[in-house]
Amino acid sequence: MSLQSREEIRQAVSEAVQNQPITDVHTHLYSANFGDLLLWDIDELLTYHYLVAEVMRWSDIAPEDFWKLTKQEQAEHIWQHLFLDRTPVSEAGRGVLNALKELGFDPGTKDLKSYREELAKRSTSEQIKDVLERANISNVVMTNDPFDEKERAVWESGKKAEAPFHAVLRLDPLLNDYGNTKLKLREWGYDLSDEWNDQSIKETQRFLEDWIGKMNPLYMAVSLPPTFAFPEDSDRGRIIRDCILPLGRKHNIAFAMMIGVKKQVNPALGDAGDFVGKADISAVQNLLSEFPQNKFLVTMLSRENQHELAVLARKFRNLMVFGCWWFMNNPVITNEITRMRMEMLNTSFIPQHSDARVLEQVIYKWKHTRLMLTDVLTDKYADIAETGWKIEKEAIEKDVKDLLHQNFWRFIEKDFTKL
Ligand code: RAT
Ligand code: ZN
Repeated sequence: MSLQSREEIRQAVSEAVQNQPITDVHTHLYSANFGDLLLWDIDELLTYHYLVAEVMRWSDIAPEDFWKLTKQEQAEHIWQHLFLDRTPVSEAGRGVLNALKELGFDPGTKDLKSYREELAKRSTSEQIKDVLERANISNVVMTNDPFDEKERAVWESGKKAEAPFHAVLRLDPLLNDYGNTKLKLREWGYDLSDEWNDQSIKETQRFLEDWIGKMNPLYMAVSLPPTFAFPEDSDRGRIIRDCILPLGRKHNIAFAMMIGVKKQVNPALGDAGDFVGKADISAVQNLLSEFPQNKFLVTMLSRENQHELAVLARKFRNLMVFGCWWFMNNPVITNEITRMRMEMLNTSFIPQHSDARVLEQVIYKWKHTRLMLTDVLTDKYADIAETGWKIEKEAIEKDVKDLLHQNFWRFIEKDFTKL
């Protein structure tokens, strides 16, 4: 039976979007066996670096003194300045309230102590199960850094990602700081030459293959500055060309590039100190055209890059556009970007990832995304229905499944070397 009125369409879209389990393609969460690498609870929610950046605009505390406070004191400071002294209208502020609400708390009591006490009664595994159920998430993709000593130790002990978590091999130090990373790799027994030559290529590949073996990653990933260029006569350019891309083809592993972050423009703010810059998208264009057998997942941080990224995806099927990353993840922008992508790419993109650093954030990030997606899809189906085209409930469900789950899996499993 087809749906005719806008209200009928909206109802069906809303149900499909709510009921579709999500594959969250980029988070900073971990399965329970990674111990305290997984952050969760109200104090972690309140000290999210998005909120640290916001509180620094109001409070008089020096950043170095803020960092000296305990986690609880930092959370109380943020609660006082952003939630009690004024109204938390920012996206990250609203997010904390929605997370609390969906967890069964009443944000209206403004009683931080009671939220804390209640959450302290739960175990990590219970909380993971509860949160993923409430957010209706079926798969969580992690960010796994072999250069982080704490995380490295977990992998070296033989632990694996536990379902529904999946690993991703994140390579920022290798690609963005090869000078220092080379020394570390040597310490770990990889015999890299001073020059970039066959020996260095072989040993860097050996390092990557060792970690591909340990992690079984869904993709390899890096975050890149707005100055990222390719091809480029640089360590990064050579490692991508000689190691990442050949291994990507050999093992059928996509390469995810998150482009446009200017790291540490204000180092005193820690993770909150990064900025954004417009990148030159011809780097991506060159990779896509020179390496049609490699797969690229790409998200960009600058609003100014979003249109050309969508156009580029029309030219190259080995590009999968994903997410509204970090400073893009605000309703006004996600709504605009998702509409634009749909108008140019139909449903062949991944509209969002949560980028959650704290477990409970998936609740609000996906709640907000589901609301946005319902608005956008309702408008698009209603426009088509006006022509007399029949909008079926099953077709809506299929589109929503592609957007929130299937497009990712289809893309990473596809083997472009055989096409
Ligand atoms: O969104 C964030 O939390 C950033 O700090 C980064 O983690 C970014 O998403 C990244 O993966 O580099
Ligand atoms: Zn991230």
